[in-house]
Amino acid sequence: MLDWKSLHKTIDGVERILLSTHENPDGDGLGSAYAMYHHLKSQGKDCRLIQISQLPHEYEFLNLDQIIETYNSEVHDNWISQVELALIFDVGDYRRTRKIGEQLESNKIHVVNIDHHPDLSDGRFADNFINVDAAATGEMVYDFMKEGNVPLTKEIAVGIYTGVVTDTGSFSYSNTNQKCHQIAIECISAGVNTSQIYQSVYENSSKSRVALLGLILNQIEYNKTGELAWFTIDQSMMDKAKATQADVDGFTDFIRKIRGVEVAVMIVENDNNSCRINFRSKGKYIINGIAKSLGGGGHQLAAGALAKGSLTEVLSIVLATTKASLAEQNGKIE
Ligand SMILES: [Mn+2]
Repeated sequence: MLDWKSLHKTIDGVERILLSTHENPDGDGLGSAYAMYHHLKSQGKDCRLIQISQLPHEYEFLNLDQIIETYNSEVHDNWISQVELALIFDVGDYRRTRKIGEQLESNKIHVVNIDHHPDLSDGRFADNFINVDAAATGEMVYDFMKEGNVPLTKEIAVGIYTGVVTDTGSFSYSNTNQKCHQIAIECISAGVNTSQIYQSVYENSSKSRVALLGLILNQIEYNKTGELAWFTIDQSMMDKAKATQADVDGFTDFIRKIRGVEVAVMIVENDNNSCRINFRSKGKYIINGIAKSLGGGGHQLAAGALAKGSLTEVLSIVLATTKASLAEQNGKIE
């Protein structure tokens, strides 16, 4: 059980608080920070929610009051330099806060990590609140609120629910448990409109995203047993579909849906010398060890890495590493 009371105390003792999450933010990081923002504002704190990326369209429903800011050094550095406490949600690896994390470090700000990923940050967080058994960071924010007897207002519930619903794939992934549904019940009682959130997150694909999916579907490859499926996205495909990096999110989950596929792998060319890799497993194989060996990390069944090298180079390393790991776990796969 994490000592949430100590975090309430830490928060009580400060005025200016920064909230943030990882680059290419998802519903869990944003929803968690959003819930905390509304709690802190109700406490009269001087707080801001600043993150490094452009806000994905799917999450604009969290930003009707323009509270989610995209980092801009000219606008934010001065404010950040006088922050007394930073709460970072769902980040896994400190480096994924990019320039915001650098600003916090150079100003020696007290940075607290609230996350359900194993920490890869080598002690860069002053305090760690980690629960790898939580289905979502949003679930941890719920625990924090409960422990401090904070009433679940509609805004707080919207943030928590968004975290839980997105990280469980709408209560479908294997991390979904009774508690997730109990949290959902409380959030609905607090006034959360679940179908509106579902539509915003899952029925809001850009046309470029669908065009890119069309290009991918023609080039999925499988190993001999059909348990491993992979695909790559190069710059020419991105250009052809007029797609952005945010458009590729979720494709690996989609490929995992194929019958017989246990592990899906996506490799996206970032530039000539680096690629983003995503792993998803149905449960038979644990894949975060593979991601870790490539310099990344994540959950047992959903993980990723950033790797140096051209798409061809990274693909061959990823396939060799993945096949070897699956063989080790099963003894059969080729
Ligand atoms: Mn998460």
